[in-house]
Amino acid sequence: MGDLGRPTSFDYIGRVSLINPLAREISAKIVYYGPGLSGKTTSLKYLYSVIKAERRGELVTLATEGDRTLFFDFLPISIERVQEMPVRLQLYTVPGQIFYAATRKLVLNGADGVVFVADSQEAARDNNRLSLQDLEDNLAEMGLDLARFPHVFQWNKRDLPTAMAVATMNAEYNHHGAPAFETCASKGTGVLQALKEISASVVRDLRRRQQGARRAPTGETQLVAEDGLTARLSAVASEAVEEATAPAAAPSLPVPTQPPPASLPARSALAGTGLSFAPLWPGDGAGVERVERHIVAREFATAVRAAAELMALLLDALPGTSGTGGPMARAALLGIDGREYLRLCRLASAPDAALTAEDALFALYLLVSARVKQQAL
Ligand SMILES: Nc1nc2c(ncn2[C@@H]2O[C@H](COP(=O)(O)OP(=O)(O)OP(=O)(O)O)[C@@H](O)[C@H]2O)c(=O)[nH]1
Ligand SMILES: [Mg+2]
Repeated sequence: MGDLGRPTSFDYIGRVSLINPLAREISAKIVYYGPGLSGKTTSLKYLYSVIKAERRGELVTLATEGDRTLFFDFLPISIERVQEMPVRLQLYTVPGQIFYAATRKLVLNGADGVVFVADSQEAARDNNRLSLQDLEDNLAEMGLDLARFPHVFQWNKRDLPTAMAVATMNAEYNHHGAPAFETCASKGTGVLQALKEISASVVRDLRRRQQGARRAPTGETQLVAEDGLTARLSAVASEAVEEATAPAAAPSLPVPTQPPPASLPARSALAGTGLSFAPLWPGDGAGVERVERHIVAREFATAVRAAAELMALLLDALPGTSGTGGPMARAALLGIDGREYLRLCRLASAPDAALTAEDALFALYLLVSARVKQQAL
């Protein structure tokens, strides 16, 4: 398989981190970066194996060829407390092989912190350097500077006899005095410590930037807001971690084949209340209105399926991602919570009788949330 993500133009989607002031919860994206075979996927697999099931979702691995990551791995986890705040993290790995440059950019997009996994072996010296340079270049394209960007290092494969001295690695790669950990990802040594440290750095960084936003004069506040950092209220309380039941293959939503049934009420059941999400789709609000009407008519299964179809269309039309991964990958790149997307997939293929009002409202919420994110592109 070739490079899955080779968009001709790269759009910086904006950082997806948010502090939810109601839940007082932080949600952030952390990317495991580094050269091919350095141990990024192994690190995520280890985390998956040791984090309690109720605190993590499924490990989603998007396309691999043997051991090699071709698109990315994804693991959502929640941590009870980092500096007194509950934290939800979306962990991603990039494909390290040099020719997946465009894919790395897409995955890095919106990151709040990086764990750079370097291969300690002498033979990997140049690859580590090139990968670090690649990271710095990609951050620079996003207007970010590694010196001020939360990052930690894993000096991985410390178990191998050909490992370089730690002092050498620090001198060659750790130019900004970031925390560094000696790790052996295949045994798990040091991997949790590195995650803990990057989580703490990300929280500190978010707080610092949010305080900056609060204090800054209007112009600067605006800049920070465009960076996606101002607190945003989550429209619906986020779902619990036990939601995650990802199928092994990348899930997808059904693409619409049927026109809407003719039996629908002629006008929005919400008409008169003035409450509809249709204006979010200027000129084409009929789709979401259909979902709303089905909910009001208590046709919850039809509402869920209509919302899932609209979501599939929305993801399909995402700019700059043609030929990039599947819908799961696009959803992740848009900044949709992986667990929530998987829940919608699951609902869309559930039997009608199993679907409740809550499911339909959730489907509507996720669709609207995706639309808002899409409009922010
Ligand atoms: N000896 C040793 N082997 C390791 C360690 N960490 C990972 N490996 C092995 O190195 C190989 C590559 O690991 P991956 O985690 O797949 O590497 P990756 O960084 O995801 O590679 P790409 O997906 O190509 O970017 C696997 O065979 C792992 O078992 C380690 O600490 N020590
Ligand atoms: Mg990998």
